[in-house]
Amino acid sequence: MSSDADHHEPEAKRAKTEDSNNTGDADIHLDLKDFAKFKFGEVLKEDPVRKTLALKATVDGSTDPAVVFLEKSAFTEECGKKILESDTTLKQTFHNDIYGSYTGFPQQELNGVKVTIIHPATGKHIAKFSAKESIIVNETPQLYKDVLLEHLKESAFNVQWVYNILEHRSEQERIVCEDADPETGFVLVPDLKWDGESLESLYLQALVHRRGLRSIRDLTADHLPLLRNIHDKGCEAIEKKYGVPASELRVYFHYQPSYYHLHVHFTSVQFDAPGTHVGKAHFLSTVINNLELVPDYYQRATLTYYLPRSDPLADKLRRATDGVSAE
Ligand code: M7G
Repeated sequence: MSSDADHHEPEAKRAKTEDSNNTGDADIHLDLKDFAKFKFGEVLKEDPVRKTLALKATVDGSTDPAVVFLEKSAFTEECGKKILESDTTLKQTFHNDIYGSYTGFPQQELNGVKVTIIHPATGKHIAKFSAKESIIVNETPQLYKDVLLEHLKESAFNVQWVYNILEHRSEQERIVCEDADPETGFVLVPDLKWDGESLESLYLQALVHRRGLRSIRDLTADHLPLLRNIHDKGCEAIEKKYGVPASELRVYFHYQPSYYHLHVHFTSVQFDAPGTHVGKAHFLSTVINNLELVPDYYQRATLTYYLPRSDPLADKLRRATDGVSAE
C-alpha cells in the first residue's frame, strides 16, 4: 500500500486537474438570485422517475459552461397540509364517475424546485451529468495500481469543496456533528443533493479530517477506529437531530467515488437514493467486517463496479486488460 505522503497532491498539481476552477471567472454563486445571465444549451440527461433534468447552459460574461441540475422537491407532511388547506387552484383534466384528474397550482413557496449549479463546469462535470451507457469493470489490485492511480493523477475532480467544509470556510452553519480528532475525526454535513428538510430523502456526508485517504482502496485494519467512530457518532448525531434511528440508516461508501477524499454516505433506507445499487455502494459495516477478518482486504480484493462506456478510464482499462466486459 502506498504511504500517506503519496496521497497528498501538491496544491499546484491539484490546480491543474481537469476540474480546477481557476479560470479567472468571478464566482457566479455570489449573490445569484435568478437565471438572467443563463442561456439554455442542451439537455444532458432527463429522468422522469426521479423527476430530474440536467442541463448545460452558457453564462453571460463567461467562456465556461454551467451545469444546471433541476429536481422537483419531495413532498413533506407539512407541504401536503398546506397544499390542501391554502390557496391551491385546480384545473380539471377530466372526471369519470368517482374519479377526477387535475393539475394543481399550489402557492409559490410550495412549488420550489431544487437547483444545483456547477460553474465553471468542466468536461468531466458535463460527462458526470450526461446520459450514458455503462460497462462492468473488475478492478484487480494490479489494475488499480497501474491504471487507476495513474488516471487519477491526470483526471480527478478537485476536492477543494471538501477542504472548505473541513476548514470551516463553507457550509459551517450546516454542520450536524464534528469530531476534530486528526486521526479518527470527521465532519457530518447534509449532502448537496438533500434539501435538508424531507426526512424521507435524508442524505448526509461524513468527511474524514485525515488527509491522504482517497477511497476504500486505501483502508486497512489500522483505520478501524476511524470507521467505527464515523459509524457510531454519525448515527448518534442523526438520531439526535432528525429522530431517525441507526436501524433506518443506510451507511456506505461509493467505489468508485467521484471525489477521492474518503467520505461516508448516510441515507434513509426509505429513500431510493442515487448510487445505492450493487456495483457502487459498499456498506460501512461490511467494510469494517472485511477489515476485521483480513487487515489488508482492500489492497487484495478485486472490486467490481460500473463505469460509463465513454469514460476515458474505460479505454485505459480495456487496453491494460481483458477484465472489461460489456454489460
Ligand atoms: P461520491 O461518491 O464521491 O460521488 O460522493 P457521487 O455520489 O456524486 O458520484 C460525493 C457526495 O458529495 C455526493 O453525494 C455529492 O452530492 C456530495 N457533494 C458534492 N459536492 C460538490 C458537495 C458540496 O459542495 N457540499 C456538500 N455538502 N456535498 C457535496
